[in-house]
Amino acid sequence: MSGLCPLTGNYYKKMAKVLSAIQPSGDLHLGNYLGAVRQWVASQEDNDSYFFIVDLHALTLDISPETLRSNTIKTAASLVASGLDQAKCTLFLQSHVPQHTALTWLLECTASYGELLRMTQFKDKGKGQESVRAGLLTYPVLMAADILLYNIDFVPVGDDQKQHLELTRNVAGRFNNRYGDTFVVPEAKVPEIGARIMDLQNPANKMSKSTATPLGTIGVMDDPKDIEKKIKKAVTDSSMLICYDRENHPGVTNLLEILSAVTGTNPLKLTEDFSNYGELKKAVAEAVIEALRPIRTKYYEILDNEDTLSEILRAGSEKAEVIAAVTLEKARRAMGLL
Ligand code: ATP
Ligand code: LTN
Repeated sequence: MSGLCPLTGNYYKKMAKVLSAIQPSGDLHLGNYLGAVRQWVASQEDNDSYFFIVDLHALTLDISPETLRSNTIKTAASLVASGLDQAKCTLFLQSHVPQHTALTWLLECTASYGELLRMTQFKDKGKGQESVRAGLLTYPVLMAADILLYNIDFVPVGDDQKQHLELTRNVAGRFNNRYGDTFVVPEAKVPEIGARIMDLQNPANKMSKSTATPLGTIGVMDDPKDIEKKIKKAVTDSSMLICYDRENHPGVTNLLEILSAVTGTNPLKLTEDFSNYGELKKAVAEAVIEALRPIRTKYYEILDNEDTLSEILRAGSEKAEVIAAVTLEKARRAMGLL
């Protein structure tokens, strides 16, 4: 975001606006951290950044009120422990800023039923359910509202969110064409390494909060002994080869990808450093435990001080609402609402 100012001819650098969010659907796992949260922490240093917990999105699946409450607090504590700092970014809860739901309705009236039906997350999460909540279908429109309210340039997410970002771009573009320039069309930022960390027991599936398997998901707050055990038991394959090949050797590739994401070493180079799976697993376990150790320590300190956490979220939603209100009003007027 830089160039020559047309008025003064001087070089300028504009802060990019960055936003992302996470569902309070369970405990923060290694995939969330490497695929998303770590990028957020880095981005708050030199961007105008907004991060929040999408508690309204969590209602699209059946979740008990107690679980939602406790997951929301734990997720907020995990984000602060991971390094999000209210002095550097705006951190808040989605449900505390009422403009998110208000804009959702306006956008629902510009999105089509067909494009929502095509979303793979809707198909996956709706599969096998006795009754699918209408909110699960309109989930991506709420997500579009989340982003478009804040005039965002970049959205750092894991690989699984690319399709939702594409829908957001389409909805924004269509709205701008029909009602006049209203929204900034955002871009997804997906990391090259760590964008899709797989379940350690079933490397065909992504590591996930809501379908967490006890041995396949590494929680960011897991005890180091549990992390070691899970990595030791990770599924590899019978070839005994150490190669970086997602399709044919998904388990080993996942371990290399985790090690690469944590250490910053190229995964192909890592294939030369180990001669058996035992050595590789030991290195992965050590690297992961050390990377997560300070986060875990800070997490328990924060949880002990819930009032401070509530105050961070309250102050964040106040800041967010000022911006969200302006965009909502612009969209309302553009559509002809009095
Ligand atoms: P759920 O299972 O409830 O959908 P989730 O584990 O997929 O939860 P989200 O809250 O949906 O997590 O996602 C938060 C962020 O973490 C998103 O940017 C998402 O792309 C990223 N993410 C989620 N799972 C992974 C994964 N396995 N690898 C890399 N990034 C991931
Ligand atoms: N759908 C996302 C969560 C999410 C989000 C957003 C991410 C809701 N609103 C806005 C980025 C920007 C997920 O499941 N990870």
